[in-house]
Amino acid sequence: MPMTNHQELAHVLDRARLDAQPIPPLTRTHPDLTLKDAYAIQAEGVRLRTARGERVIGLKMGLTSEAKRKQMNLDSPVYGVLTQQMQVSAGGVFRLQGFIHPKIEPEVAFRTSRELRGRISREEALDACASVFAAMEILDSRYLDFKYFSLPDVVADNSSSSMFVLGSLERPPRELALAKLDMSMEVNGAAVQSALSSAISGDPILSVVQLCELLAERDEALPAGSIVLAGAATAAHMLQPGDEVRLTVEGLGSVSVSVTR
Ligand code: OOG
Ligand code: MG
Repeated sequence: MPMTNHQELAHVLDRARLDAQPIPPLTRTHPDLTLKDAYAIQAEGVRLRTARGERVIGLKMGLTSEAKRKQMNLDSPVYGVLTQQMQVSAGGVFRLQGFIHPKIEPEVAFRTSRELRGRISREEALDACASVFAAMEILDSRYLDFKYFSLPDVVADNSSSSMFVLGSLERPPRELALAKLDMSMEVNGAAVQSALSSAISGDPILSVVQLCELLAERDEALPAGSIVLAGAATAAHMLQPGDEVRLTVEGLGSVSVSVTR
């Protein structure tokens, strides 16, 4: 697919997001859309946002847990791009207005302190990650039916990324048993989703390893100072006005967000 088509489809998704008007999956009209096209469309979409002043601060991995792959009926990990404008401050407010059908999910996030490129080991990933945080991602697919799309559809749509919130406690990842952390997400005081952190890629640091491999396929590196969302440990939860959502991750404290109309 030529670059002009990538730009055109990026514009269509961008409008859907800005107007909060969902569209049919791109593969309806472009059944031959490849994963390579999809990442090119995603990159064009990010260019539209940075041209309006947004600043890229990291990447999100998605579909790194069995629970999510099952919920979305898709079978391999994907990535998307995070901008500073997508961040909600810890304990902050998320307004539903302007979004389509947002859902929230429990994650952990890393901050890198050096560039990572290509095939790296778990130890190299740990060495390069200065800190780990509790985090929640707010997804919002720009497609009419959140559930039924193909991998190229979701990748073109920035892997459904919408907003995210990071906990205020940062710890060096080597201080924790990263794959054995209890994670529990509550809405209005009631537990809605819980899992062990091993649900994320077997060990959340392996999401960073996988991300570097995916980036290498596009000749890209993970810049120093990036935030990396490792992917959800459980299925996502649909947000309602009035929801007070809190994630607690063993050793990483709690992070919360209040949902309003
Ligand atoms: C795709 C994005 C999945 C995760 O953490 O697994 C994701 C989707 O569910 O629409 O962000
Ligand atoms: Mg996610």
